[in-house]
Parts: sequence; structure tokens; C-alpha cells
Amino acid sequence: MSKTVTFIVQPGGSLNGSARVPGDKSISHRSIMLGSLAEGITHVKGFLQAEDALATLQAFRDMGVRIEGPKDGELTIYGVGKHGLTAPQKPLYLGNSGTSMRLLSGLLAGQAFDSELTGDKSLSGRPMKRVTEPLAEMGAEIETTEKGTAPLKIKGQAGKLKGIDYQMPMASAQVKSCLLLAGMYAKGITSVTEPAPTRDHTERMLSGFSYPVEKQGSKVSISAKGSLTANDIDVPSDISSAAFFLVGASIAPGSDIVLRHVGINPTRTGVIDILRLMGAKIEVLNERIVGGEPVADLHVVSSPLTGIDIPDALVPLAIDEFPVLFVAAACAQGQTRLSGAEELRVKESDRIQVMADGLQVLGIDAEPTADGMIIQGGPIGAGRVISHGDHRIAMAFSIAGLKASGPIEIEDCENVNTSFPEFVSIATKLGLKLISEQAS
Ligand code: SPQ
Repeated sequence: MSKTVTFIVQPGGSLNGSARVPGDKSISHRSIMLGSLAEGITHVKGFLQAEDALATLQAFRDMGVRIEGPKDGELTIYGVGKHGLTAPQKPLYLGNSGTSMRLLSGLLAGQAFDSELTGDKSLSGRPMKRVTEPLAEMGAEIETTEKGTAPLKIKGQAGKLKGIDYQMPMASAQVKSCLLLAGMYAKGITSVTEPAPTRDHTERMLSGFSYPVEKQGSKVSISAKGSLTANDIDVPSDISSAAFFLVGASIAPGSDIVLRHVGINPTRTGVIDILRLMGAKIEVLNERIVGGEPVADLHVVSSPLTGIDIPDALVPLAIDEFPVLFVAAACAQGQTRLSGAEELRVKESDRIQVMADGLQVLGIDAEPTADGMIIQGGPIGAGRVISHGDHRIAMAFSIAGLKASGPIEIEDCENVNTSFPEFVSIATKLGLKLISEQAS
């Protein structure tokens, strides 16, 4: 029987000290995928040992790739080359991980074998047509449920895919990456144009593995002409995990923290820009490039926040950080308004509705809109909120405890293990009064 986990956070306190949060989830997934398809041996350090990235790792083991580790974030991948994957014996189970499913659908569409991708309840409710439709234009054969959801039954079309020139209707790094991976197996050129910049880890890592990718403005192009050469990867800490403490230290008076070795790829730093617009004091120190990705130490001291209208251009650059940014908005003076973020409704949960519901329980005036939220800052009360199995919601409400008038209980927190298993230990070390209770 599966365990249910409840977080209980006692009110008040501040965050102090320094911490290194675990490896970037997006980069960890991609390190397994490209390391597996490379010729030669790839060593990875800083790999995120959490359920989502481990689901990707298991999928590649199931397709015949030898992978040693992970041990203390280190992995050795014995690449099988672009055409070396073998048919999995059973459906590939991808748990809660949208990135695994969407990127794999592109990669598997052009293989010489059939495959099936499955996931948990949340993943099985998330939209997959955004990948299966453009893949079908390329000649892929993928069956979904009537609703366009998983399981995905993929008929391998080796040698039959053709490149397309795709204008992506939404800003999605997963759709872009899916099509680039399919494009590695397609005749001609596959191009994807994005309506706004999204995380570019796939493009960067392909280049790091010496695979030709061309970028012209908002258009990225790839073809089947190329092979991947093994390349060691040093995964930076995940700015999406650091974000909880960027907000926590900003809202809790007396806080002063340093988060070490955080990835600050400009397609991911919207959270820093938004918090600074609200008045946060965040210093970016020791900027350096590690394995093709910019990395820095982030120094944050508490500072009063003011509500803002979040600029549209920053939305895709902070897309996973909105649950905790809503908490920052609840603690700010005045009104914060977010729009243009309808994508939040199709994440691990409907992050607009679920956050609005929880904030209202805590006494905050939070009005959900079709594509965002309007939040009036005010005192945070106590109460019991539900995370709906969404890791980022669970961690966001834990941070709200720093400013609450009484305890906050958060139900359904087991999925924090999908992206940040060390959350409770790092948060408590920094000063959050958080405990985790398990019941079967
Ligand atoms: O992998 P998953 O479940 O989709 O994870 C999330 C998250 O909050 O951890 C989204 F719910 O991150 C996505 C992100 O929102 C990871 C990602 C990637 O690695 O390419 C891209 C973003 O998704 P999208 O739909 O905007 O492409």
C-alpha cells in the first residue's frame, strides 16, 4: 500500500546559512537521454537522484543501455549510439514525469521497434496531443486515449520520419525538445519556432555532444546528419528547487542565505527577475560556466516585497516557480497580477486552481483567472491545504509557514520525492520548522 505524507510547518522563523540544492531535473533527464545515444562513455556528476530523473534512467536501462550508479549523484553511461537502443520488454513506466514522456515520445517515434509509455494518475491526465500531433505530421504513428492522454502506444517508424517546419502554438521546452529528438531520425530538416524563449538545455547539450543544431532567432533546426560523441556532464543545482529558498529568505525577516552552484541559464532565471521587481535582495556571485551551463552562488537577504504586474515575457522563464511566487505575492504589500500563464493549468496539478484554493484557506484574497491569478498581499493564517500530489505546491505551502500565524498542514506531499527528496532536511537545516509525517 502506498504511503501518504503530510508536511506540518510551525509558524515563524527565518532562513540562515548556506546550502546546495540537488541537481537540475531538466538537465538530469537530458544527460541520460543523450548519454545513452552517444558513442562512448559519459560520466555525469550532480545527477538528480529523484523519482522523475530515475524514471528516465530506468527507461533507458529497459532499452538495453548499461548505466552504473547513481551513487552520490555520479553516473556512468555506456552509450549505445544513435541506433543502438533495443526494444523494451514491457511498457516504459514514467511515473509523474511529463518531461520523460514528452521527450521520449519524440525519440521513440523513429526507432526500429514499438514501445508503450505509461505514467501515474497525474501524468495520465496531462495533454499529449501537443507532441503527438506534430509528430504525426512527421510520419509518426502514436496512439493515445480518446482524450489525447497516455498511455502512448508508439509504432517505431525507422527511416520513415520526415522533417517539418513547426510553429509551436505554446511556449514549451518539452514540445521543442521532443521534435528535436525526433528530428535526429527524420529525412530533411526539422525546425521548431517558439513563440517565446523556453529552456534550451536540449540544444546546449546536443552541441556539447557535438551534434549539429542550428539556432536562428526563435527557430531551432536539426537533421539526421550527425552523431553524438560522449561528453562528461556536471549538472548544476536546480534553480527551480532553489526558488523555494529564494522566496523563503526574502519573506522571512532576519534571513540571510547563500545557495551554492545554482544553474542560472537565462532561460530559467525569471524567478530572480520577478522577485527583484518585487523588491527582493538577491545577489548573483561567482558566475562561471560549468559544462556549457552558467552557474552561480545566490545570496539572499530578507526584504519587504511589493506586489507587481508580472511582465508577460518573464512567464515562460519562471514557469515552474509560480507556486512559490504566489506565496511571495501573498506576503507582498499590495496586489500582484499574473496573466498569460494558462500552461500552469496542465502541470502535475492545475497550479492556478490548487494554489488559489490553498491561499484562500490561509485567508489570502487570491482570485484565479483563466490564465493566471490576482493576489492581494495580506496576513497568512493557519490551516490545512491540499497539494494534490504536486511536489511544487507542497513545497510552496511549506515556505508560507515562515509568515503564517499558526501551523500549516499540507496533505499529499509524497511527490516531493519526484524532484527534491532532500527538501525537508535542507529546509530544516536553513531554519524552516517543518516535519514530515508518513501514514500507510
Ligand atoms: O516533467 P514535468 O512533470 O512536466 O515537470 C515540470 C515541473 O514543474 O517539474 C512541469 F510540471 O517541469 C517542466 C517545465 O514546466 C520541465 C520542462 C523540461 O525539462 O523540458 C519543461 C517545462 O514544461 P513545458 O510543458 O513548459 O515544456
